[in-house]
Amino acid sequence: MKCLLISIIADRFLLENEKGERLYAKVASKLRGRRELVVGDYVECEKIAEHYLITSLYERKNILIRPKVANVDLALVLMSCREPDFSYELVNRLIMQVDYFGIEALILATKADLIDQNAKDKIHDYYAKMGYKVFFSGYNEELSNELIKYLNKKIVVLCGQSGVGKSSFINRLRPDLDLKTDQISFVLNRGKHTTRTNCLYRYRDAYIDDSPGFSSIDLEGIDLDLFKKNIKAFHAYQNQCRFLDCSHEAEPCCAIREAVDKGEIPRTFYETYLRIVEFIKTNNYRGDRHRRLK
Ligand SMILES: Nc1nc2c(ncn2[C@@H]2O[C@H](COP(=O)(O)OP(=O)(O)OP(=O)(O)O)[C@@H](O)[C@H]2O)c(=O)[nH]1
Ligand SMILES: [Mg+2]
Ligand SMILES: [Zn+2]
Repeated sequence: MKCLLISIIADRFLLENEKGERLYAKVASKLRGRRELVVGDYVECEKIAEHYLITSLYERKNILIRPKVANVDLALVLMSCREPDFSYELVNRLIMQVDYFGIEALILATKADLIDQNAKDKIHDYYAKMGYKVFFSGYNEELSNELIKYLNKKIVVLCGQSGVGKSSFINRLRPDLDLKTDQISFVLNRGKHTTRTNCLYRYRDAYIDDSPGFSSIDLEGIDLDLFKKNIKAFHAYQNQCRFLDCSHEAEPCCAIREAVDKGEIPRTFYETYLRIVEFIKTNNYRGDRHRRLK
């Protein structure tokens, strides 16, 4: 029977079958060591005696590196408006990483109860003018119906550093789950990694992934050309640079740099782009593992 991999606990795999029933399985020895299974994988599972065994893995549509989840339909990039302070740099990196994998990214600015309307408008305008959708959540805000509609029938990942409110967001959708949440450390203005495991939670017809927060992006194996091509904010300017293979760094008549000068693309967004490109060029092709932009 076909099942979705919900969570991995040591060598046990929590699966959900198409009827919504949950079961624990182990991996058949023929599969062991061949391919790592990740949350979001669709697997074939057989009942042998009283035990369930995963016997094969279905083709993946995609796999996001952080959090490590397969078959992702939608990524919500979460950033708190305060506590910790909203970091454009981090959001920019996260959406560029999600764009790279060809996954749709939405921005969810959390703890919006802690800032005023002007500050909200600033965050909204920064991303909306580049075509990224921005939603707000906070103690005094109703969850947006439009956002809830986006989740429908999708495997959704929440990307964001510790303490931004990923688990709190899932608790708002599913209060019965009562996931553990905790205050951020005010000394460091950082979260504390309250969530320890990566797990999919059902919300109506969707699955939403909760995972430990992270603030660095993994650039291991990233293809530079694909990275440049997949930035969604740049798509409106496709084929408008003088050179077809323009990397938007220093070439003359570059439509992206012109858009930055006109204020259509925020300069800080473009600068994040340049930093990542530079990082990939200088670090990524030396074969070093675990190189991350922090
Ligand atoms: N003021 C305010 N605080 C919030 C809101 N959402 C979450 N918080 C608080 O933010 C803190 C961190 O929330 P968590 O949900 O644990 O954050 P997380 O992103 O899951 O963190 P990790 O599991 O460590 O990655 C908690 O103290 C929450 O009560 C909100 O909308 N408004
Ligand atoms: Mg959490
Ligand atoms: Zn260009």
